[in-house]
Amino acid sequence: MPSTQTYESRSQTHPTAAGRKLLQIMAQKRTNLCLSVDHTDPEKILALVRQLGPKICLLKTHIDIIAFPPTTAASSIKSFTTKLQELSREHAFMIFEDRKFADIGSTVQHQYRGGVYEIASWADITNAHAVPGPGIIRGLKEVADGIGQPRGLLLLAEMSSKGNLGGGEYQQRTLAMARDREWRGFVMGFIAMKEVGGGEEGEDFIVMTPGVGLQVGGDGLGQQYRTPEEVVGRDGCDVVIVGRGIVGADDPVAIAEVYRERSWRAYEGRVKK
Ligand code: 5FU
Repeated sequence: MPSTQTYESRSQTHPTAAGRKLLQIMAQKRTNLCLSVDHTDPEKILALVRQLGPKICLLKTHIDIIAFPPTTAASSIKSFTTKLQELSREHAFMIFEDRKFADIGSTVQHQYRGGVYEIASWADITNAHAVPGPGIIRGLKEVADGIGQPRGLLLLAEMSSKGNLGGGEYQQRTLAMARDREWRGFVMGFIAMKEVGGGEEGEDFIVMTPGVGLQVGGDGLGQQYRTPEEVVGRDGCDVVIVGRGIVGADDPVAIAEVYRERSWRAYEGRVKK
């Protein structure tokens, strides 16, 4: 089962190139922390990423919440994403655009490859809802295959928010979709609240989990927080996604280190069992 194997050993055998690279970074940097840099000012984002780059394995963006200067939007988006890529090389982390694609295959191809954001050109990882059926994965994979760099997809098996419709049978059907051999080298894992799959030979899905805080709680808009110990130690998730807990803190570097350390210790405890 993936949950008791080390990230290092999984980095040798993971079926996706993006997954192997991510697991290798996690093992080398001793971090399973993903920063969700949910800020709307591009300069503030870059400043935060420069500070926090050494502590994270993955940077999660919402490119469409960023307020780029309107007159030069396209060029400023390009220069911003180029800077993010430079920082990702400098500090060894990957980039995950949390786009949550949810349309038919043909439309998501345009959304992934084109528009003003050109997500496929700079994001190593993105995600999609399974609700449209397998055509969404096929569409995204065709774009990814044309990029010439490792590209990975996460499917949303469930969400962290109260009352979400994921989990249960929806999650089982999403897992069945992910298992199709056609995209074995592309679907690298899930957004989920606990370990998913792992029951089939050679299967290893990386589970990334938002809704993580230093204490259990919520945000008044449906978000539900669990601790790193619950998420990684008890429930077998791999990557902890933290937004406001770090971005909104007075000292983001100090708090990020607390998240990194607690999430890493929870992982070490889990693999030693
Ligand atoms: F898929 C999901 C989900 O189920 N819950 C989430 O919270 C994604 N998210 C994202 O993780 C959400 O859009 C935010 O970008 C981030 C969590 O931010 P927080 O500030 O740590 O609550």
